[in-house]
Amino acid sequence: MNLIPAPLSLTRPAGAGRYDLTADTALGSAPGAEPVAAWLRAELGAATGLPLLPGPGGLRLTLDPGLAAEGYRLVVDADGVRLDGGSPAGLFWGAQTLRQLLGPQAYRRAAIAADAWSLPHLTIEDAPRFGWRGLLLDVARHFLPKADVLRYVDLAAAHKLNVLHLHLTDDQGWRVEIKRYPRLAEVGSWRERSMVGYRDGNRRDDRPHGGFYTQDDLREIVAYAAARHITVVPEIDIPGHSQAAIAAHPELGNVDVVDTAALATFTDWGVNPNVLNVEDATLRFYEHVLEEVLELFPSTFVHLGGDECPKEQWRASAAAQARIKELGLADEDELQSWFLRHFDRWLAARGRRLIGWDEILEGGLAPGAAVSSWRGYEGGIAAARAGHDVVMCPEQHVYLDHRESARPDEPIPVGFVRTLEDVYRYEPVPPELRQDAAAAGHVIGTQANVWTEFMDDARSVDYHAFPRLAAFAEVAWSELPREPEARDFADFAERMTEHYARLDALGVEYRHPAGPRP
Ligand code: TNX
Repeated sequence: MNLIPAPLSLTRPAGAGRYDLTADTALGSAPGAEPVAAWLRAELGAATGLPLLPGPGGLRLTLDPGLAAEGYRLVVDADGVRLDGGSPAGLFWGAQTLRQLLGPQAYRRAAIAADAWSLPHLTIEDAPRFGWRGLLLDVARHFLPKADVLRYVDLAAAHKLNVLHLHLTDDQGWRVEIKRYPRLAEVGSWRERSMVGYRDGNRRDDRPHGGFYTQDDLREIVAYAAARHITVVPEIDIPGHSQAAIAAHPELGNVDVVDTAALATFTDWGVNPNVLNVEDATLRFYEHVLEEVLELFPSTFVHLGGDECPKEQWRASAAAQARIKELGLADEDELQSWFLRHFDRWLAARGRRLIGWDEILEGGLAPGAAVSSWRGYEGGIAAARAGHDVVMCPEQHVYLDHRESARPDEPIPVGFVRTLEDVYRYEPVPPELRQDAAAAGHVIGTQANVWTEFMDDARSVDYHAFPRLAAFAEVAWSELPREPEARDFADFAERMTEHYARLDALGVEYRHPAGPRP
């Protein structure tokens, strides 16, 4: 069956037969199940050429509130196909399973006339391990056009991932149109050149790079994702990683320390000293930005970054030091904490929740905040023990910009070597938390992060994200042994042979398992 991610249970009696789909097969849906039926009809219709018209018999989609919210039950026998979902989301994940069962060609955009379509008789009961199964796309370092983002929504959905974290702002680019401050996108979305060298020093491409999403684009992305049961979580990174915003609005920077009017959108990678100032006007400015962001993104969580904020400028700035004194704070870490707490309260007052990188623990975590634990597990462990929700995304395991082998011909050999097998053996809940059920319960999920410093188009994102995202998806969805060494990688690798054919049919330019140049 070669399902990825593996379902909770699958039973197929010995000698079980198959159910054929023909031009006469109907696809019916009970109330509440119509949108998933329509999605399935459209996707399978394109790939198979079968009309799968509404009607009784054949395939039947219904909701069964007795199932887990994102769970589903799929029964295929001589009478046809019954797919029940605990919710429309559960039904949708079940529909993704059904599609995998039809074979790799079910992912094509156009039918191959000669193919016959059938499903094996079986029963599958399934539900996800984690409620947050995320993929971060860094569209700030390199802009990804809307069509590529929509394609990634479909690829995430095919792997039963349900959160798309869009890293929309950084030193090197501001990618979201803000009507009140048009310069953010006009100025902040462009940079003069990019660093492209990794092996060969600081080589630059010497060509401008840019692009941003209009508010209509973002509404379209959010709606497209929602129809696929994926929540888009926006990230507006503050108070560090903000040079693009400062280039557009110099008054946001530490004007008593640097000539911010001379700053342009950053053209290097790495951590940048040009951070936001802590004036009231800057708080108001970002409230205005976030008002528009909340309009566009209905997600409960809003990511405000908080990572890698160097404190030199605050140490040197009389204005920042006056703020520290006025508030009775101990140091610059507490100043950053104060800054983020302001937005924690601001979001909470609007029914939203702040999530930030684990640096937001330094100087005290805002009461309702959740943490994306990226510098290993430690931040996530501390936050979970303190009762905060955590999304585990430790860089040594699930940073998909990092290289997949130590081979000298590996393109863009960033970071740690993380093979497909390493990702498969990644466990989001570390042993320290497993003994503490309450704390472990605060690990609401896990996320794979694709940082794009060295990926200037969707083809290179494909190369880095796949096939490792398939292993990650199984870690996030399936009930695997918690001990990394107890996981059956050979079985996963075996199932991957069919999955590569699915990715081929989807047009994904994954890294070939034999290496970059097989
Ligand atoms: C660290 S993860 C970063 C990113 C980089 C990434 C490169 C995080 C919060 N900060 O800004 O893109 O490493 O691997």
